Amino acid sequence: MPVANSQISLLPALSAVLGPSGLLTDPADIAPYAEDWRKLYRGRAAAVARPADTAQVAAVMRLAAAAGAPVIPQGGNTSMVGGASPTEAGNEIILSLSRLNRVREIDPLDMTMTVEAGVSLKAAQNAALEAGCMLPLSISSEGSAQIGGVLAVNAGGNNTVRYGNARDLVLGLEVVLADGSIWNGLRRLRKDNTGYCLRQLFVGSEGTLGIITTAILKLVPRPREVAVAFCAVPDAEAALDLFGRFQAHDAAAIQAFELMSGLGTEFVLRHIPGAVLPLAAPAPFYALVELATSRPNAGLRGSLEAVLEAALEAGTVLDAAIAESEAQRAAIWKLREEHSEAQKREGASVKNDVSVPVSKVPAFIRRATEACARLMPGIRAVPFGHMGDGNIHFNLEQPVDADPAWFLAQDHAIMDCVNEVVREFDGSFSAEHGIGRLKPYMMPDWRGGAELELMRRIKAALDPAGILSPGRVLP
Ligand code: 2HG
Ligand code: ZN
Repeated sequence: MPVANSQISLLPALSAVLGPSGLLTDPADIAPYAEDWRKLYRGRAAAVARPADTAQVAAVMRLAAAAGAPVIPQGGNTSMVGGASPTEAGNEIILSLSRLNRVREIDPLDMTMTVEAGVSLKAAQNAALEAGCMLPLSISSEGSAQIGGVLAVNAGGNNTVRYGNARDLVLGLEVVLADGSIWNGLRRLRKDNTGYCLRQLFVGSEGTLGIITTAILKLVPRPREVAVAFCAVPDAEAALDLFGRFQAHDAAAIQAFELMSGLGTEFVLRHIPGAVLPLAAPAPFYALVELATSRPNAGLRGSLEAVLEAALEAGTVLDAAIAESEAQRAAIWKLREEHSEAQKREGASVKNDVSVPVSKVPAFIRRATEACARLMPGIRAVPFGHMGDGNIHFNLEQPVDADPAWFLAQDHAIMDCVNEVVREFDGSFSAEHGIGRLKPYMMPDWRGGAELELMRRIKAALDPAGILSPGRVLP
């Protein structure tokens, strides 16, 4: 299908605004931006605009608005739901924020950082650490994911149990709107009740309401002590029991509490070079607990040992390894963070990024595993994720000998099967990855009526021509 004429006629004007390095039009240059990291969404685009600053983002949007050209903002391209990938139609312009890549300011007294949209989450974390602070958002894709995208999808990740989601860390935003105007809400105030809280409208809107160009984020003190343990447990119920023990001991010290299935961990050990199980024998499930504090001489290591000893005695924990060094801590986290990559290498998988009340996680896993086994004999459940906040990635790997394309074609049946169980537990069908292009069809069922109507009215008010990420989020 040829690229729409209006987009082709837009290219000289875009090129004039962005300069030679700011616009990609060669299909070979566009290709990496037009495909998601799982290679499930392979689209086409008229061009990739790579503005260097907010003024250029605004100029692109003014031109796009005048031409009625759809625009897809893109950060690190790590979406799990196709949110940043163009469609097959070839009429969309990808707007990459990668060149807005400066950490503008860190204020260790205000405990804030001002950071542009294209800075990777990892680079932002490192900059905060260098200034003696911590940006407490941590996700598996943090090396590639960029601040703008992380905020646009309201990413959660490993530390939500303690610090909340991306939305809880945002004090101010600068946003380019669909008509090319700029809203400068770059305030760093802890208290500011001056009308509607506009920044929270854009956080989690997945690029459908505006383009986040800069943010002011909250920081926390850099931890003085961190203690990490990798624990073998007989089942998810035991992992929940262990979480309860850590909460009772010192809830404020818990920085992450993650769950992994035996099978998912086996995939990591099989496919990821350098991954090693730090225990004598494999187990049905594992819990990763990280404690952290900025208090001096808090004795976290002692806390960890005390809780684990009692849990070992009670049979809640079968075995445990405590990290003795930064390298061991990283090796333990590698087992958790490589789960997605290992699942990709094992074969085709269908992802269910769901949440249920924390207390219901084990029952949910049991029921969903049974339901999927009934739906498709041989399907392999790989539940893992952020047990401390109730967000489980209930992923399903294809049966061993199945054809990957056949398996992926069943994705709606599989997701619907899991979601039926999620509903029984009053959960959510999308906890932290968003809706993107994968899940808009679920919205009427889950958020229909007044809620979806309200969302549609907000979309129409901010983007009346519907040029920002059309077809994403809202059906
Ligand atoms: C994680 O927690 C990410 O590692 C990815 O959210 C989850 O691959 C997934 O389903
Ligand atoms: Zn996750």
